[in-house]
Amino acid sequence: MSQNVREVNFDGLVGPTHNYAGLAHGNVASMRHGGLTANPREAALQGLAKMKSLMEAGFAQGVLPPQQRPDLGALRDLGFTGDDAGVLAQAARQAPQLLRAVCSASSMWTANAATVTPSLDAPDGRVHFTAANLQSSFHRYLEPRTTARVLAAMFHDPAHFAHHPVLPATPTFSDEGAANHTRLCGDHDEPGVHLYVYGRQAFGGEHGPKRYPARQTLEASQAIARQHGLDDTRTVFAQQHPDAIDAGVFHNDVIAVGNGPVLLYHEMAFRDETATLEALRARMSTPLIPVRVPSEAVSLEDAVATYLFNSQLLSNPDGSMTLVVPGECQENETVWRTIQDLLLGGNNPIGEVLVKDVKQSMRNGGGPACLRLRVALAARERQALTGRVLLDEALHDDLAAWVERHYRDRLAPEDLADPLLVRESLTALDELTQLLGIGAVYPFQLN
Ligand code: SUG
Repeated sequence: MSQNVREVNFDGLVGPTHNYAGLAHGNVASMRHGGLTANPREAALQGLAKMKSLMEAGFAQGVLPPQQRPDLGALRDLGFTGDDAGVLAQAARQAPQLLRAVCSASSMWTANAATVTPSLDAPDGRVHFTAANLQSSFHRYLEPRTTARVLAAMFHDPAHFAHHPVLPATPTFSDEGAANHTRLCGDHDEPGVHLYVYGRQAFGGEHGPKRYPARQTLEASQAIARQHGLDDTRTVFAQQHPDAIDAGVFHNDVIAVGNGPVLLYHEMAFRDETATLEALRARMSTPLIPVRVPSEAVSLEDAVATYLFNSQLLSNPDGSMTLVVPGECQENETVWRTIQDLLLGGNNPIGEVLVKDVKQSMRNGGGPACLRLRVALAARERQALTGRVLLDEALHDDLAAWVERHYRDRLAPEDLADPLLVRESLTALDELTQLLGIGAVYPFQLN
């Protein structure tokens, strides 16, 4: 019997401290734009506009709240003392890079929040979550505690949802969540096969990247599959091509995206392309539809600059698919032509392209797919969600008005030490948890 499974895209609401701090080594956009003045209000509204248009196009859309920033607790743990203004001033003077890190709104990229296994695939028939440890950078390492709390609040009912411990936050188990995980299946109502893409192997691995760090380990991906009860018949582990990481592909979702039976990928996505496809085919109960983009059509450099593969690939009721690309794809002639000729014109279900402006996020290396966590949910599981987290027009309007009320339209690196920003931020977040009806999730609400 059909369980009416739908993929819900939970987009991260951009937080009020969105800024450009140049924090992410190996992420070309972040490295390039560090020091620019950001516009948090525009960033949040761009995110909401994307969510709204996908909701209006008939796709199920959810929201995930941002984190408490600046994270003054993290600064205190590092030895800064005094009242809030004193801690901020001291950090700004002595360690400006740390101040920038504790202000980052990086939780907007919810593709890194967690790895999720739908109930259809899990032996106990529940939806499984592991919040990602994000240990490869300090600013993102600060996320998982609150992320786990938010996920546990929203997906609360233990009859439907299971939450696992964050993996040990050490290089061996370096985990960046769903950005390195793709579920392939026939229809969303059918069991799937899970493709985990890792950048390096902690134990005994060679052939890692030379220039930039590999953020996901095989050991982390294997541990998540184990936690979620997925055995060899449902899992494929593939190494990301080290040359791609060295070209700025810091997550697999910068070079590949899958949906249903379709795997859209660049020829440089996997270290062993043939073996990866064969392993998927051997496990899938429906024919895999690979859509391969060769380097001749789109260079690695253009893939990284435009985020063509950081698109959302979404299923329509008639079996066709919609590709949601960032505006940068339209501005690049070669990439735009490839979209028309190879993707829309090719023998595959991709029938439509939607272009979305998420420039504020893109300047930090976050495209449409980074901004969302996919959670396939049966009707009973959607009903079991806590609060008001599925987008409808009223929630969209409330959130847009909330952003207009609380967000600045300008945030430069020197503004991060402003104690007023702390107050503004906490007031906004307190109101947000009430608006979403998810209860207390932030440290300042729990103390
Ligand atoms: O982890 N950028 C994020 C972008 C994450 C994109 N997510 C996916 N590909 N799924 C990162 O590199 C930059 C923040 C700054 O520099 O201010 C940053 O953290």
